[in-house]
Amino acid sequence: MAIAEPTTFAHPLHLAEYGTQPEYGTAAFDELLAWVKGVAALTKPDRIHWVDGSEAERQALLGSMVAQGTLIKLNESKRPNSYLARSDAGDVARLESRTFIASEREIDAGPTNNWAEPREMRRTLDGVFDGSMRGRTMFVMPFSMGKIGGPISQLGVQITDSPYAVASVEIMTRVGEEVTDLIAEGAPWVRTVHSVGHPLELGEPDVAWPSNDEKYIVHFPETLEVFSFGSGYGGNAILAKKCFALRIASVLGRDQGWLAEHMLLIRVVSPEGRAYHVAAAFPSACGKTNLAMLRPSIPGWTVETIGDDIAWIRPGSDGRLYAINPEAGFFGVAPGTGVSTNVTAVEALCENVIFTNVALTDDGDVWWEGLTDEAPAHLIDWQGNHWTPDADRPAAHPNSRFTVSAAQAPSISDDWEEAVPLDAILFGGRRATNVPLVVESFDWDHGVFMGATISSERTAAAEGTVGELRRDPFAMMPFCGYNMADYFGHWIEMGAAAERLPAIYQVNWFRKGSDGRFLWPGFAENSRVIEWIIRRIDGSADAVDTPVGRVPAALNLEGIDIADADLAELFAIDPDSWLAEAELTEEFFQRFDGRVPGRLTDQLAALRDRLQTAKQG
Ligand code: OXD
Ligand code: MN
Repeated sequence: MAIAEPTTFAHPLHLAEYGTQPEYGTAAFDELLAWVKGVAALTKPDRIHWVDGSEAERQALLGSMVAQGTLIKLNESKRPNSYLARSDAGDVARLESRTFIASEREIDAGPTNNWAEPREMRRTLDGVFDGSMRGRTMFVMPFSMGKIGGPISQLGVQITDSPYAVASVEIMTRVGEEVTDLIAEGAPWVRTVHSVGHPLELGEPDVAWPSNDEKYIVHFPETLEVFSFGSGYGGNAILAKKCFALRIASVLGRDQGWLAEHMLLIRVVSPEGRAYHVAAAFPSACGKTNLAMLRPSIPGWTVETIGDDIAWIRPGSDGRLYAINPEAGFFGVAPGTGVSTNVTAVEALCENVIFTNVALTDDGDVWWEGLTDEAPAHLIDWQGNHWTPDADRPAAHPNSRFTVSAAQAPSISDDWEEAVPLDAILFGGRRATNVPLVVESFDWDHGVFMGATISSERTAAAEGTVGELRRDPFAMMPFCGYNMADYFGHWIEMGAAAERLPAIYQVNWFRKGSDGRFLWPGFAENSRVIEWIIRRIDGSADAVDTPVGRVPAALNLEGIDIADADLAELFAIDPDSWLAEAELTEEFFQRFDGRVPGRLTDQLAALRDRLQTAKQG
């Protein structure tokens, strides 16, 4: 930001309530210090606190939020060291309409992002951030995405006036002095600034969830900066996640030859004990955490969790693509996470959790739709009101969340912080019609075409009408920090650069019959699809060519009851509907004014040819 170098501070600054400002005396550290002072001069907090990541500091912070009413401490014997936050009703999800890419050139943001002219946006931000932290503590939080000092890791610093954001980022990343040590030694880092935008005048009481009706989530890809104003929620406040690890990191990946992807990461171990690594991109709230913690229903197979939301992928010296989960925690959607659907996640949530916008039980524990089949007789809902099962509204907000450390998942791999070689990449969406349960791509370009043309029904993870079909290429529509057509081109190039590429699949757990019923049981049974994919990779399963890709010659259905008619419908390909989709794909590609790589428009033409042939045949 064009924050003027401060000469004097407009407001008295007291360093450190719990910690102290570190001293290094290196030029790199002085640069960090100058940035911190610059932000402080603009936002005018009462205090600055450098977060050291210690347990004592964390407990003091959590205690202060309980005293303030931001957090409710849950029953210590039922849910040790866990808390419930209730947000403001107007601050419950990511805000795509208020998310901006302020690249120098509009074309570099592309038609799927909101572009903002950078100088004008800096002026706007200077205005809204001016005095925005008055009466509050400004926290300075150095963090690492990926293990500290790891070869694929990246560093960042988040400045925030939200203690809730501090407590959340501490779970989602690696925070602490070791990161500052690396920055002071000269390691590159990304600047992120967050304010809830709710300054306090002298003597004015604070509210439980401070926020501002005016909101901005702004990325400057050329200078690697993020500014978020007005919201305390999730991806708007945990800037390491969507803002840095996807939007800014995708730009770093474009420029440095790697990929920052909205993908979970798992290790699948076959009955023979062989390990395979699978990354899967699904739009928000489409069951990524469930697949990341899959407990296979078929004997002999196990799945270990490496990550549930983001993967950074780089070519290794052996020509394979290697991936890490850059995060350290899960910020998962609570509703639908239950004993019958994801018992591993339920077990991971037994302690040390921050819940947001779920319901409170009478004995001081939490509940949300889907946690158990039957709702408790009485709850306090996410807005603090009495709730009984006959209420005509959900007890937990549909985008209510848990924040928990990844290491706490019983399914976490022993070496989950290390890079793993990728064997398969899955692209998925929530599609009631048309898209088969699983389709294998013919080759890399066809797989990239599959990723580029995914659409999915909208969920509650962002604002908008739930259920509406929208394009979500690579599940990156809200998260790609640059022109999406160039991003497609980058994927094509990554394929050309690697020697042994992962196989690419499209999956759809959500297809419905004409009677509106889900045709596939999903959850643990998705292991049958994973089994077929792994058997394709090791060469022992057969496939049948269709116009849209290869489908299983047979799927292991032992032990489940799927009617033949349902199975046929699950894999049905209607050339007319697909030709109509191809029409929409062409319209989508046209939005990019000729920038979509020729190799993808060739794929579209080839798909149409295959569909026409199938129609005539
Ligand atoms: C998330 C999202 O929070 O995708 O992971 O919205
Ligand atoms: Mn996500």
